[in-house]
Amino acid sequence: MKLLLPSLLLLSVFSFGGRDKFACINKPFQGPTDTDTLVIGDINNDKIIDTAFIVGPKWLNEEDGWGDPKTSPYEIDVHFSCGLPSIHDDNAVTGYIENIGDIDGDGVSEVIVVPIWFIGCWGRMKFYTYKKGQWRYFGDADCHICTDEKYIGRITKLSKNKIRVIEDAWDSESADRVKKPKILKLNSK
Ligand SMILES: [Ca+2]
Ligand SMILES: [Ca+2]
Repeated sequence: MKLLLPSLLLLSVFSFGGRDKFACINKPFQGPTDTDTLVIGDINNDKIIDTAFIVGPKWLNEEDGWGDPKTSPYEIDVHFSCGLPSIHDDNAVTGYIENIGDIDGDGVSEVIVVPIWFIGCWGRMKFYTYKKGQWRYFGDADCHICTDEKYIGRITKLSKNKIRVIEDAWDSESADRVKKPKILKLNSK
């Protein structure tokens, strides 16, 4: 279980059952929170393990759910314990982040951020590289988020500027989920 995060317990309330990465959490309800914490390894190559803090919209209470988007927008910011700038996503109630290693060898890992909404199992891996003092988005790939799978297993480094990611796609002929390779370039945007 990679998402042992208190506020994700709330998401299990909204999930539609099935094999869900949120639904199988067996810890008791911890109460509302708007910050999730994930240990993500050493992303800035200083030999110190780093933590990501995913700050989401303010939860009011079980009856009202997340608060008024006018005062607490459904947006997240991912902050880092090592002092790197944060990553913002403007359409999420929480999220997941994973360190995929330093693909281009500049000393800072590239990362995947998966914004998470209230319900549903389809998500998107959003890829970021750190350049000139800020995180720069360089592509995305569809994924199924209702599993315990680590996304790094889908990534193959092809060169310092190119990765192959296996994304999930819906095949209407077979009416099933299939895996498709996609090439992303770090300097494409
Ligand atoms: Ca570090
Ligand atoms: Ca890098």
